Amino acid sequence: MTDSSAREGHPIDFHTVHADALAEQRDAIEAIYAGQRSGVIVRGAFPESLRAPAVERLQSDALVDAWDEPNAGMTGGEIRTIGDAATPTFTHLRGPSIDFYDASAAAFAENTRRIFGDADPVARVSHVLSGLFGGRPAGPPAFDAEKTWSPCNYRALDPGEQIYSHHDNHFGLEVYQRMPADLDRSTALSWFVTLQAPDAGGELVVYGLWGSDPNPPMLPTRFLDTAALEARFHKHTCDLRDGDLVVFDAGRYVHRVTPVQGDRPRLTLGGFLTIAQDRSRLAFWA
Ligand SMILES: O=C(O)CCC(=O)C(=O)O
Ligand SMILES: [Fe+2]
Repeated sequence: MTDSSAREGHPIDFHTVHADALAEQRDAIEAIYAGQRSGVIVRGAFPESLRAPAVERLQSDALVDAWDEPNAGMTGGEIRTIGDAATPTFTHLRGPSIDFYDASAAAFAENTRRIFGDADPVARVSHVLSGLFGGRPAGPPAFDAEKTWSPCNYRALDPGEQIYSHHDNHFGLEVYQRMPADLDRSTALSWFVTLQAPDAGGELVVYGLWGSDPNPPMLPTRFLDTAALEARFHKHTCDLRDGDLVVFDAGRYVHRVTPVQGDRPRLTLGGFLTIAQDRSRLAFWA
């Protein structure tokens, strides 16, 4: 059946813009938040001068000690990370504790210096996300009086690994007690930068199923039934190249990253974002 109107669920609508023309998408994040659009891809968000040295360092012996395996033991889903995210993992099913997250966030600046040297990837992310939000301020939210949340974390999917179908609405985890109360929690958007696309596979696939929809297709293992999503639901495969940044409504839409194929790991950095209830600023974190 190729007639997409015969497919189930919510329609999926992605826009694409070049990083030099962000003004064309100055309303993108509000449109995604309002449920009028699913996502936006920013081509060339990270220039080669920022991307290429980081990719080399992330794969170097000098950084071997920095990588963690938060999903160790999860067959096929063993992502590697530098820095923790405020999400459930196979080793912390209810997400990181406040103290554990605090310690990880404290290591962010030094980890980032080891990967990017004197370059400032967070300033670049802030610029791009702000541009998709009409130029309003974008930065990590306050964690307490002195500290902020981690702006992002670093991720590697090795050949054969994938991210299984899920949606990202993690505001119920303990660590979100530290999220400023004026931020909108009606959904959370995901964003990430492709630092190194794999030879093949490793694609972000978004389905027309929302996490809030009744009776999602489930396997007896309580994982989402990806074969049913593939067969029946609206589906969009994102074309993401080196240096591209994608923002999408991961809080509502079920999505996955397909198994990486070839010899090299898929490398990304990213996190989540939301906007203030009064729409005055944007907050991003991992
Ligand atoms: O590929 C990544 O870094 C994360 C994919 C994902 O599940 C997300 O962005 O929510
Ligand atoms: Fe996700």
